[in-house]
Amino acid sequence: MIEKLDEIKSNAIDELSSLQSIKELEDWRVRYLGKKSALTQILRGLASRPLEERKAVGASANELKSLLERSHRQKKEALKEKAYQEMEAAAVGKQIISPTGIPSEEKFGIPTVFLGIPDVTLPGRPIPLGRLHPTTQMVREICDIFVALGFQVVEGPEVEWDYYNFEALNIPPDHPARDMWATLWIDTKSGERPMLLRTHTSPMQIRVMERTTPPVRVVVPGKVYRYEATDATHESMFYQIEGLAVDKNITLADLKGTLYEFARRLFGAERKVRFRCDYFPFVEPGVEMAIDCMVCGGTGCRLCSGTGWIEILGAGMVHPAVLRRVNYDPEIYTGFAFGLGLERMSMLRYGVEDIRLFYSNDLRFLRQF
Ligand code: FA5
Repeated sequence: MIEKLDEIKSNAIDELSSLQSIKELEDWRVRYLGKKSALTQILRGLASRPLEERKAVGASANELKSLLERSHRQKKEALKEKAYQEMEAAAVGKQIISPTGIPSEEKFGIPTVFLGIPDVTLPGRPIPLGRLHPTTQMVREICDIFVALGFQVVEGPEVEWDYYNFEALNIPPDHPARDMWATLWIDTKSGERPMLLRTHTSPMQIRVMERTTPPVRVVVPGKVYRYEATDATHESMFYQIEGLAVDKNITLADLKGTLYEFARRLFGAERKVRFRCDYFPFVEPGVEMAIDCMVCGGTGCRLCSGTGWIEILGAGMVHPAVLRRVNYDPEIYTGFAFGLGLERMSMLRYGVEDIRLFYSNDLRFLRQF
């Protein structure tokens, strides 16, 4: 019996090495491991054998079975790999043989060359699906709201001249208000105009007005940069959305109405809104807008620092000096502007407690949006 097992082993291994396709391999498997194979017959017959023989032959037969099964698996992998390589090398227009040894054309009547895949019966290789970053989703959602209110979306440069970021916005050199925006400066040669990474999207107010005659209604989404230590609510790179409307007879009531409608559309109809005085050199009067805290409903909690309100943006009526700078007559035209921090909106909307999560590239976090 042991000799018989040796003979099966040597035949099987010899034959295996010469197999060229998965079809041939399948025939081999049936021949050596199938129900009617000699090996299976030996294993089945063991029960009627004396104990000693059963032990000796049983051990060898099982060992051989494991060896053949292992060799079968390895050969199958090798043949599949070979088939893929051949497929890749095959020029368009040539017959491609599938790993099962049967051209797809024979199986399904579909020209294999057209399919360009080795075997249409194989499960597809999963294609990882991406998704939009939560910031991109929020930019689009907010822009959609303002577009519905009659605003156009424009974008501007992230590397900006001092002139647009500060000077034209009524913040001359050495003005203390420059300290409100910790600035990342770009190295320039002496005598060249000072250049920086924009600290807010407000420079686009000037750029838009320089190129347009009123009426103006734009929103400007984009990245801004500040030389700041990061913490749960501060990033050194974050997104803002600037808004600007200039026309005849625009008043603070238009500013309040527009922003109130925006907050209701983004955060829900039940949101309360609060406006308070604030200071920005390029608006007069200046305001900050807050909404009632959606976590505690205004009673006070950790998110709103116990105040019941969360500040979401700065805004105001465009300063007459800014209008004059772009040759708009402040006696004829008035306007409002606002600038909001986009990640803060996402944090409020989704209850995210740390702004740094947005840009730490952790897919477990990003996949939730
Ligand atoms: C400004 O940047 C003004 N340009 C806004 C403005 C525009 C006022 C037009 C008047 C008219 P401020 O520095 O407060 O203002 O920033 C605006 C918003 O950006 C803040 O309300 C906050 O939501 C967000 N923000 C500010 N600093 C950071 C930071 N480090 N990380 C994340 N978000 C920030």
